Amino acid sequence: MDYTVDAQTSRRQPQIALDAFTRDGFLALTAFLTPDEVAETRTEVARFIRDRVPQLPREQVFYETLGEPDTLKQIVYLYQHESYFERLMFDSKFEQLAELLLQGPVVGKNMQYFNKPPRIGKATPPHQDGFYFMLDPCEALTMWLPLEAVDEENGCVRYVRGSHRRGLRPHGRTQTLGFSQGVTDYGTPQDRADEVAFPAQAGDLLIHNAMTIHRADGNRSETRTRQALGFVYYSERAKVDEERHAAYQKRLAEEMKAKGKI
Ligand SMILES: O=C(O)CCC(=O)C(=O)O
Repeated sequence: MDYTVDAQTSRRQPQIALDAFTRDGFLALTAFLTPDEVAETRTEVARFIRDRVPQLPREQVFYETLGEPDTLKQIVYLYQHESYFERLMFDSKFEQLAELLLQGPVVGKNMQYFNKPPRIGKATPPHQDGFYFMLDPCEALTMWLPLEAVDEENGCVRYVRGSHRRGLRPHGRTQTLGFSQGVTDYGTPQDRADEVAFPAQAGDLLIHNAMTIHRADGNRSETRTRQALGFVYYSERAKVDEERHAAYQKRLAEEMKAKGKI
């Protein structure tokens, strides 16, 4: 089955996008950005990595191997450091789409850079973002914007269709930097039957509900990177358990520092 919707169609007939997102827990829009917009974003990302990353706090930049810049895998909160990314996140077509899909005002919460370096980029464990977000009600989404072609070889995203309607699954610690929690009982016959892989082109946009289980394989390719941006928006209705969230972030950062991972 083809789950993709053309971005132009979704602009003209937003109900189509909303219905698909509500039914499946994800939406895949093709050509959300033009090739020129993709080129501009890639240039800004490269500039950010060159000029800003060396000054960022340790807990905002992750490497597969600390001390080896070529193994950069994740940067969080890009918009806090660069106005280009702030404009992409707020009062933008990304935010408008989030408002449509969450059916009301939203709050932009995070913008991340995700890479899987060739050969060593590790798998993203199956997880539900809602487990990390600690929201009540859990009304939030993540958008995933590939900056280059992604497929099964370099680790495309995979969603479990309908999992957003089946509650939070148990999560436990993983050894994956940046994705510290994974679904512990992942791989049931229903998970396998409902898992859909999403190869995508630069400028397509994948969106998932915070309750949707998703994962990605490692990067098996010899030479290809797998770069993407992730945007997180919460519905204004969602309230964060701030104390629990801050305590968890603090504990995690201390643990990663102690293990020499950041
Ligand atoms: O980049 C990836 O592999 C997955 C990103 C992800 O899981 C997320 O943004 O929630």
